Amino acid sequence: MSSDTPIVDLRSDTVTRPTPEMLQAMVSAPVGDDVLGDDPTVQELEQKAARQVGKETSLFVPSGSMANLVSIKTHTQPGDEILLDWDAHSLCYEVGSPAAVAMVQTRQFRSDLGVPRMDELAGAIKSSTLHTPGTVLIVLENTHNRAGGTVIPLEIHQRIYSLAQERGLNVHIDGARIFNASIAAGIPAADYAACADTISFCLSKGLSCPVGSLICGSREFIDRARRVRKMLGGGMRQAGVLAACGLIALEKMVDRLREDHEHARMLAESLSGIRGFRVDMRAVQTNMVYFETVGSAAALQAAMKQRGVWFMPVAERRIRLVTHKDVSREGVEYAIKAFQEAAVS
Ligand code: TLP
Repeated sequence: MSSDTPIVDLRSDTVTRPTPEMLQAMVSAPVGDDVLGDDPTVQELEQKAARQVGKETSLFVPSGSMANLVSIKTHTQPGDEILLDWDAHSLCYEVGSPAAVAMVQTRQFRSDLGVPRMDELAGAIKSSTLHTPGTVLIVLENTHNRAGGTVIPLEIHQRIYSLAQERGLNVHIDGARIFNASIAAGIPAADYAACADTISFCLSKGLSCPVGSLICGSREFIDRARRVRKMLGGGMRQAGVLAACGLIALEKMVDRLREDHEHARMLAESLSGIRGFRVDMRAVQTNMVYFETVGSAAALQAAMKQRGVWFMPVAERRIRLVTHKDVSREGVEYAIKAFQEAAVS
């Protein structure tokens, strides 16, 4: 078999292809120049996204990384301090953009399975003095990628938001996969969003769009964020072609995330029965499965690639698998069999 064509691609939910309906919608989308403010499809998407999470308005940006950066930069001034989890995507995978571009100092707090430790978080807040930078923003990630795709309970969001309001801080949720959290917990995304000043989410992951994220917040915030997006080169012209996919995603792709969660659980349960693999089932809450291997993760990756199953190691002996629309139940069964074979060979 050619190792260039995966049968089952578990590298990320970012690999999802647009649906035929999305491709059709791209062809017929009414477009304008969104930087000049007259692309009707982008405007429709921005309104729909905002409604879906109960915010006043939203801003369409090219990626989840830009959504976080634009949000952080809009919430802060250079030299301010922001609080994030040690394993936050913004800290681990965004090439240092909070420091390099927003010019903020970051301070970390620890989490358990992606759920922030309240005492650490509260203890990290500082006011601005002659000596100390003031803390102005807390960034939370739900679902939490590096913790396993875990869900932060609503009650924790509520406690953190009350604390933030008491101390005069803003809260941004990196909700790249907030709809996964919403489906898993049976809680509307708007309830999480109500515990934050801004929330961003991605269309290009489980929701299967080719490109795009939205930052949702107040009109006043989004007006300022629009200028920051332009500054970073993120203004897009006939972006309605992309927004058209987003409209379909919000209508039709949210509920099906449930299937991805079932598939992840199936994978996790089977892998935990294979000798030499260790899965922390407590962390398997949405569409990700992280597991430890006794042997080298890279060697297993190569052996599985031969069998047409792709994934990415995240450390020498740690692997992440992500389920999504383009992995069917048969695909999951195939991958399980391939893991069982690779583990004994
Ligand atoms: N995550 C990617 C990789 O960068 C790790 C993935 O494959 O999971 N927030 C969170 C929580 C994310 O997981 C990601 C992407 C982003 C932001 C950034 O989104 P993009 O890739 O659109 O910049």
